Amino acid sequence: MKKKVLATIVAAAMSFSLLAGCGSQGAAPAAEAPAAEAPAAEEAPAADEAPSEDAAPAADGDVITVGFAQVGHESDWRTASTNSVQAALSKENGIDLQFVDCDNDSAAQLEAVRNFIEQDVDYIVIDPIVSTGWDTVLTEADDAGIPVIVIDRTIDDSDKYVSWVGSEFTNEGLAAGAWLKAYAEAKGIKELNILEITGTTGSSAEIGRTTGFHKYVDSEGWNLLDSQTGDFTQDGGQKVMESYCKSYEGKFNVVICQNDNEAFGAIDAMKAAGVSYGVDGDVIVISFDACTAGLQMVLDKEINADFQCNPLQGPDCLKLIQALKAGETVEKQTFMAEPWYVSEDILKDITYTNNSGKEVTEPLVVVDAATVEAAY
Ligand code: GYE
Repeated sequence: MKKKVLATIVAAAMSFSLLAGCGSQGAAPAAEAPAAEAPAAEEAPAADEAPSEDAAPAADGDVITVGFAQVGHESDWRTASTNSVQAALSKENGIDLQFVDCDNDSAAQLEAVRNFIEQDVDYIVIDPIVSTGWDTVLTEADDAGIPVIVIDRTIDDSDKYVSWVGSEFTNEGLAAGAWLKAYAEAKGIKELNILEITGTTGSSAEIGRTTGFHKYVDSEGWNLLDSQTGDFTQDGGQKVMESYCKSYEGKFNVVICQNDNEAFGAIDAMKAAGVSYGVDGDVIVISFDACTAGLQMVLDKEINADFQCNPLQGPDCLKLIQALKAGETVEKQTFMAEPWYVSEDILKDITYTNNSGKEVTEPLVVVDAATVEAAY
């Protein structure tokens, strides 16, 4: 098919020209990312909806077939991501979307992608559960002439995809570290004894957030008491925290959860164990994602700081597919714009060296009712 060959040539050319500049310096301007507050365009169809037969054809008469292998349904963030992609890659936009919820199973995700290749869809969208193990299947997609778009988490062992759009996870972890350092200084807290609940092991979101935050743990000499995975789920966060509350009773004053759902579970466990937390308590709570329920807990002073990760990648995904179909060259990487949210108005901003080695000063946004209202 001509369009596929063209997209493949563009992708192959870009693999050479852009790979060297794969760091965040090569990013498209943040302004091109959808606004953090933009809600999903409309109510998305059910996640398991069967592929439709009646998508409106594009201007040139073609219906574009797209297969989307989504991570699963483990968190509020994931629901927002699914809704965003389904709303953008819609029948109204001339797309026949096949959606597969891979339920956090890497083997199932590889199989879903292979099925898309077998069906000869026009484009494949992948949110990779883990960052490695992709080389063979992406080579198969490439050989079949099907362009692959990666969203959210990254693929780190293959460059055979046309474009990626998502977040700089290491910067999120670095920002959390920079905030904790500045916050402890402002509050006169001398010793930090930290418990960490990580996300799905081997996912780029987990790797980046851990790497970034641990730079501060190491350079500041903080006491990291323990680090265990909660698999990005509320249940996982609760179970890990229940065991932490027993093992480290009275010994910790920070818990860092790598997503909001883990933080909800950890908070439930602390409540049950009689541990006080949040702005007025003994334990500082740090989270990532900044979903509606997470920001509500920042407003309620239960979570001290929440580092946003923007899940609204649907509109970017649609733009990429339309550009590829038109034979245009696309950016190899697009980073989403992401604010950092806090509960108290005591620090205006944080300064840190980001993952590109650049010193940046970024504002801290104090959450109010309008912030919660505008979230996803
Ligand atoms: O933080 C978490 C979700 O990949 C960035 O996955 C995403 C993460 C997000 O389950 O809530």
